[in-house]
Amino acid sequence: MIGYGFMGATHSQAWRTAPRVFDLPRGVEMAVIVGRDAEAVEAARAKWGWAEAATDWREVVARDDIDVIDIVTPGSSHAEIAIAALEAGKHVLCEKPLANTVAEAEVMAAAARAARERGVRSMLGFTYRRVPALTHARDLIAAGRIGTVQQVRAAYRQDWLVDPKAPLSWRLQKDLAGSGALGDIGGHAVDLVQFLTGQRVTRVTGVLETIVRQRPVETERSGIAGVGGDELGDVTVDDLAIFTGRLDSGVLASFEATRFATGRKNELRVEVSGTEGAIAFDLEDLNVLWLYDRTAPATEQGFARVIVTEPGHPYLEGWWPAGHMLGYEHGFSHQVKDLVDAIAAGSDPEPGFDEGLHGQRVLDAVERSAARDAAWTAVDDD
Ligand code: 4PW
Repeated sequence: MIGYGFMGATHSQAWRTAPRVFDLPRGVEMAVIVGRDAEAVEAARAKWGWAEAATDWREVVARDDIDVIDIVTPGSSHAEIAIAALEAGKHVLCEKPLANTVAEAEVMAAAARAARERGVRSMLGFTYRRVPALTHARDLIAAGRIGTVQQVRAAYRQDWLVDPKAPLSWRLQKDLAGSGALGDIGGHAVDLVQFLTGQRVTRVTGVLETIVRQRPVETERSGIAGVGGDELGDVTVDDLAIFTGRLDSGVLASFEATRFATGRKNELRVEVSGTEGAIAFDLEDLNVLWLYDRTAPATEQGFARVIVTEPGHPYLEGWWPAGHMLGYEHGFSHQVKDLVDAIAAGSDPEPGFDEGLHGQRVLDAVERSAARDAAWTAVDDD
């Protein structure tokens, strides 16, 4: 694993847990964790149970005893690490968004295609696809349970930047993060809409806003927000992104991504409305899927609260007896399960880097639209 921040913690827990919960076709050995600060990475190693700590990712990528490279660094280093790992014949799991620019994402996707010819797999970490309620929602929509999709609404809303003293962490710096709320959490909303509907966003119109333009320079990394000092620095990304997208079928989807939704801690709401019904979901209540059946008698209409903890629901087979809840971290274990299953089966895990490239192009189109007063802008897929 390259990196050891917030995502390093979630992925470490998943690598440790997945083989103990699911019958994986291959064993998992947590070999090496890599970071530039020797003391800090050693502390992460000891805490999360990796066998070794190292400071040079290039040396680790070259090692014969490593099969998988898991990239949990900020987006600015994804391309270099992923390409080196794929060329060295290592399967790659890369955190989202795929890269910071379309140009980087194109090179990464090309490297993944070439590696695939040699049986090397690559996967992008859009973990919310693997929240059981959302996987179940995708299955219900694909089975025609809500009829033909006619409208989609997706909003990812947090509030950790409402405090103007919240520091200038890497997520607020364009050279490290690529974009702000747009890529960090709007990217999840785009991915989920595409995952749930099985359609791609083809055109967008969008507005971006930076609400607090200067913040205390970060003196210590901690959680998402970090700790700041007295010196101020410029915020170089968006705080808020509001955009619309046209899907393949012509259906319109609305998107909102913000870290300024006061009181909303990690609200990812998605609603897909169809001719025969609808589904609705909120990450703040992630064991629940709301399902509306328009064909029910008029006297029984209304969204039903489906509790996604039962036998037969996706991924539930490995966990607790029926009725017992899962949380934020479980999606990461499901991601490890699906990656290891795909590696053993010689199939492509999803989403792959080509899907990541498309996602990057959607983000880029939103930025280009915002620069032209929210003009409709095509997503430049080849
Ligand atoms: O990917 C997103 C992050 O960068 C997350 O899923 C939530 O928002 C948690 O951290 C940030």
